[in-house]
Amino acid sequence: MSKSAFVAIVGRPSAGKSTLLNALCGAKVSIVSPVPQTTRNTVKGIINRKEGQLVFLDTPGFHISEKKLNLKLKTVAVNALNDADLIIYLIDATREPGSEEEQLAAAIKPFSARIVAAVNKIDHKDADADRAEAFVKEQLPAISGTTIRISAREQQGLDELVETLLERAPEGPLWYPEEYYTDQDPVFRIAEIIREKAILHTREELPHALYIDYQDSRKLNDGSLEAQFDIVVERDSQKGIIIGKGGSMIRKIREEAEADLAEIFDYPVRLRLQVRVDPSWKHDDKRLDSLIY
Ligand SMILES: Nc1nc2c(ncn2[C@@H]2O[C@H](COP(=O)(O)OP(=O)(O)OP(=O)(O)O)[C@@H](O)[C@H]2O)c(=O)[nH]1
Ligand SMILES: [Mg+2]
Repeated sequence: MSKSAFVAIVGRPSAGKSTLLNALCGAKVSIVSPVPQTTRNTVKGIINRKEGQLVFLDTPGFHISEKKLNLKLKTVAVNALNDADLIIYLIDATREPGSEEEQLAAAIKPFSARIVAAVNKIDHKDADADRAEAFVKEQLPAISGTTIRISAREQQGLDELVETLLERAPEGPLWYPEEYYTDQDPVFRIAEIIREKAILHTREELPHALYIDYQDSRKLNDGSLEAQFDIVVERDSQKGIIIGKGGSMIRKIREEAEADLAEIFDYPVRLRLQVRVDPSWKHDDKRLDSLIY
């Protein structure tokens, strides 16, 4: 019998959860940006070792807000906690734990028996791993084992983290074939990569104002996939920013996304991007249900 576990990765926005998932899987599974609340769905990444299989669940950052979108993101994270055999509680060593970190710790406290605590960004000059570790001891005294110090970006401490998880994983069947490293469908992955590029090149409220809407796709004779997506924003002024002078911004987003997609898929993906305005998508329950689940 082999071991297998679903492992939720939880933490505040920008703690480095998606960077950790990618480092563990050795591939870009989940998009990453310096903007908090980049991840909007539970994104799965799978690794296999001789001891068994770990299925990681990347989750939206835990953020306190009464806005509809934020409440939905929180529900996604809480559902992942409930689904998980083990939980990585990821703390950003560069930030002082404030009330949001305390509220997150309180929310995961009932799951203490399943938690492995990890302090991230120890490579950073502002990192204070002792402070983060003391916070864990104080707020979550019931979790067992030591807090593991890692750098997701520099890939430090990851072997120790995986070993600890495998030690604590229950016996069980392999949920995915060994060649899988994610379960995401291609349309979702392409939309996410486009969203990452759009986030990386915009600022302030724009990263949170947009979503990517799939329109159509077809296989071309040369074996490539032509896929059409709308970049949807909330206001006309934002539309202008995404298009850029003479279309320069949307071209950059397309070219960078296509370059990333070339690493992921074994056929070329040609993108057709357009910008659309939808002022009320964040208040549209149906739309939110289709985007965040
Ligand atoms: N120095 C340093 N930076 C890191 C590390 N891990 C992540 N980062 C950076 O932190 C920022 C946020 O990383 P993400 O992986 O998107 O964080 P996240 O927790 O998934 O964020 P949300 O999805 O918004 O909740 C990015 O700029 C990363 O490059 C690390 O180990 N060291
Ligand atoms: Mg993320």
